[in-house]
Amino acid sequence: MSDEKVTTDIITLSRHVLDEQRKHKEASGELTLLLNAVQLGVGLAGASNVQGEEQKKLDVISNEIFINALRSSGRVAVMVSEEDEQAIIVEDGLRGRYCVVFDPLDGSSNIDAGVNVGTIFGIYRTRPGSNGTVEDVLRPGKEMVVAGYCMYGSSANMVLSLGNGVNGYTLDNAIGEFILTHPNIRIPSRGKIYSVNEGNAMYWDEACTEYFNSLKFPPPGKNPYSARYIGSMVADVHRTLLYGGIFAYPADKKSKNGKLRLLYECFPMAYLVEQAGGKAVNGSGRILDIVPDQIHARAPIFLGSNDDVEDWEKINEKFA
Ligand code: AHM
Ligand code: MG
Repeated sequence: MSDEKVTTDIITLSRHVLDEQRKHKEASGELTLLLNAVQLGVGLAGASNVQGEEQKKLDVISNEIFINALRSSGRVAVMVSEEDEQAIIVEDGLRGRYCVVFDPLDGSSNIDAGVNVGTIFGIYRTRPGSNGTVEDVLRPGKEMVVAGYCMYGSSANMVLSLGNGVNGYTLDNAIGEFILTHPNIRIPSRGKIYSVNEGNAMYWDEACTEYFNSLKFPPPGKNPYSARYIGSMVADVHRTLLYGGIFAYPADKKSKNGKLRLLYECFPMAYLVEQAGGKAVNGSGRILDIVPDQIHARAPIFLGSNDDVEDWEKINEKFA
């Protein structure tokens, strides 16, 4: 007999979520059912990426797949998608008690170049007594009960938090299940990488300019940071979670509120980064405390390793 270890107790995403719920809260199984619909949605959306003959329509196709999977789960009351101007209120009969906000195919401008793209999502429970209205999602990100993304690359990777740490799962195509492959992801407290669209540097304010210069021209004895910018938020945040460092989409003279959307880009990513031990701010405070004034509201964002984000805050305060 060889010493090689064979894993005979494989932990799927559904099993893991049920186990976690049993440990920490009441496990009604409802959230598990909803997350099964999310898994189906991202699985199908990922597959349509690969087939992708009509690439321009891919975000539209992914959106429809995701909406159909969520609606038919019977667990969703309200959906907000980057692709749809209005919130979608699920009809009576199929309406559940969760609200899902999502960007069905983030980074889609990168698809033609074969760069990783992904689906980003966050889940709220409807407020007590509410039947499901848009007010149920105009709430701070810290009230989300689940946040996650699925990145479509050489494999499909789901990264998920139920408010109790962060776990990573990889889609096993042979069995069509997400398998726990990255338990308890923790972001290093300091990194060596910065990630920002430096092509916007001429529009930056003084704080941004000084901060990024401080990474490139450190005091004697310290090494400069490496630059990495994919331009696909899921891929840039995924790297930041695993390797540490800072990812930013600042406000600038051209984009006064930055570019990224609060509900389905900034909130889920800030939630994951905090749950992994990092930090996510907008320049004047914590991202997850912001109350969105509309479903497609934007916010500047700086997220990543705790110490790196604190360095940014210190420099930003000097100019405040
Ligand atoms: P999208 O939702 O239209 O795909 O835009 C969001 C994407 C993010 O994935 C990424 O972080 C950002 O846009 C990159 O923007 P830029 O090209 O301005 O650097
Ligand atoms: Mg997007």
